[in-house]
Amino acid sequence: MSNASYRDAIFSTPLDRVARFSFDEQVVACFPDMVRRSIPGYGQILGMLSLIAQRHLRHGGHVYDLGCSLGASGLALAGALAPDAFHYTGVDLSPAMVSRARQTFAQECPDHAMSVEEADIRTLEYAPSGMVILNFTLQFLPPADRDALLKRLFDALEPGGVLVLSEKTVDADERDNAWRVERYHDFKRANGYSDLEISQKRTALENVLVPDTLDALHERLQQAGFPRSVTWFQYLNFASVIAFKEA
Ligand code: GEK
Repeated sequence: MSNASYRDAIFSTPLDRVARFSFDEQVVACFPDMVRRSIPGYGQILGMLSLIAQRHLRHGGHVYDLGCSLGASGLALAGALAPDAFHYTGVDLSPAMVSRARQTFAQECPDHAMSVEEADIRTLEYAPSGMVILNFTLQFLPPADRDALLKRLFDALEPGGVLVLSEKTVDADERDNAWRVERYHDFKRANGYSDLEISQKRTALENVLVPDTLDALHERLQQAGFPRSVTWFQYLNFASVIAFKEA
């Protein structure tokens, strides 16, 4: 398929039974437009990943990008770091995402060491790594599978390594949560989504994307072995946390 990016109109017409959301060809074709218009702060988070890598990754170190989709995090790193500064492994379960990501890296940064594996991040055998990126991916795993993955990632990280975890979150306080969700829907409306699209997407994501509270994310990281984690970004109900495996 071509590398063209289309406007996300997946939920723009009434669907009799809204299907569960899945990362298929239809989603891949409009994915860059979808994430830009639906994830507050997505661009800022990508920009910061390369600054974090420059600070925390040793020269020539390895980066995992789990649930890499089209490889946006990898492209951000390649745009800011020299080819010998790092090597990158993107992993995604969706064959459509993996083939587009491979194509993009070959075209956009042929001199960088970028590879993409089609695999389930829950069962992959991890090699030692200096930086792991989970950018809006953990939220798609069943909650019962999340702790085991984080523990395996802690074990795979080298001393001094970092895990960057970005997630959609839920607020424990019902009123605060309602306010954040309402303003998030305003954000989506301002980005051109109709009320019908917003409500149908919400239905499709039910039981597919199960958000944690920010406190629960820090708790999970601690349970996995990380002695320290810091929320470095928050925009409405979206947040990013960095966890340190101190040397
Ligand atoms: C970005 N990080 O652009 N194993 C591997 N991949 C999975 C699994 C799994 N078990 N479950 C879901 N995925 C990206 C955005 S998108 C977020 C990440 C979103 C993959 C799934 O195929 C999809 O590509 C990705 O996780 C989540 O920075 O669409 O909101």
